[in-house]
Amino acid sequence: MPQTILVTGASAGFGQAICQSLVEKGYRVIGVARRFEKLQSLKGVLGEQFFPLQMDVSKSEQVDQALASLPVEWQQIDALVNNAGLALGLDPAYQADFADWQTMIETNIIGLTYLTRIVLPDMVKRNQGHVVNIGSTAGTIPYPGGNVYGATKAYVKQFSQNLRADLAGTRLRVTNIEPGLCGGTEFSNVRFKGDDERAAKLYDGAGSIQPEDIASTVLWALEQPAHVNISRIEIVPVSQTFGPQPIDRTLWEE
Ligand code: NDP
Ligand code: 8X3
Repeated sequence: MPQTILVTGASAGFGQAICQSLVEKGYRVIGVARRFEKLQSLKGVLGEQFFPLQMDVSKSEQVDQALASLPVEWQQIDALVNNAGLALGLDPAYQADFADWQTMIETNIIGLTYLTRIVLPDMVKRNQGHVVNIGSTAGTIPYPGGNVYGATKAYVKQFSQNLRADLAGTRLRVTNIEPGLCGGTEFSNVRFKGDDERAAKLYDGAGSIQPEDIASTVLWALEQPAHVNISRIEIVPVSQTFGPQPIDRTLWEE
């Protein structure tokens, strides 16, 4: 029987591309998101190997109810791809909207953590399973306005590593994939709250990576031999490199 993989954030961007490449490879995929109509359209494309499951990952009751509603033949989850997430705003910490911070924490941290906690016991019982988290370079590299978003991704990175520590002695695997600038998704449209022109500008001339690059990376990590754990992968466009740390030489001028 083909393996069943639950992918969160399946209605757009990375999640949609991940579902597509997994189904093409013969996996059965449970696609999770809040916008059910988007999941249904995806089912129209992907067919019977795709099961659309509506939930808001930040609401534990919805997660419980949705998982409990799965038909019995879809209940064994062999891999979990924690991809649902978002950034809201790019304002400095002293101006940012606290409600945006809460939403990011509830989705990127609480949602990911709750789903992981729910699926792990059965994986441990079967001594088989893989949790793939979608982190970000923002979890390692600070930038102005990245305040809480970057902090949520730093959590994802450390949680992934701590999971490995707890799963010692089992055959379970944990991977954190950490992309940089990736175009072709709704990420920046969401971050800039519908200012699509500002969102589009971010990718101008950047040769940014694409959702398919993330999908092929997820697939590669999943398809490594059972004894191999890919712990962390950072994936960025060639155009995205490092610069010197800024030093403000005017700060102490008389
Ligand atoms: P998109 O905005 O295109 O997709 C986000 C997905 O998450 C959507 O399917 C959305 O579905 C879902 N989602 C958001 N909130 C919830 C929620 N509360 N419950 C369930 N589903 C939710 O973004 P990307 O594909 O670009 O991003 C995917 C992941 O990759 C995120 O975790 C993001 O932080 C990360 N990332 C993105 C990068 C980029 O440059 N694009 C780079 C590095 C990391 P719906 O609205 O229907 O619920
Ligand atoms: C998304 C990449 O640099 O916009 O995680 O934070 S970035």
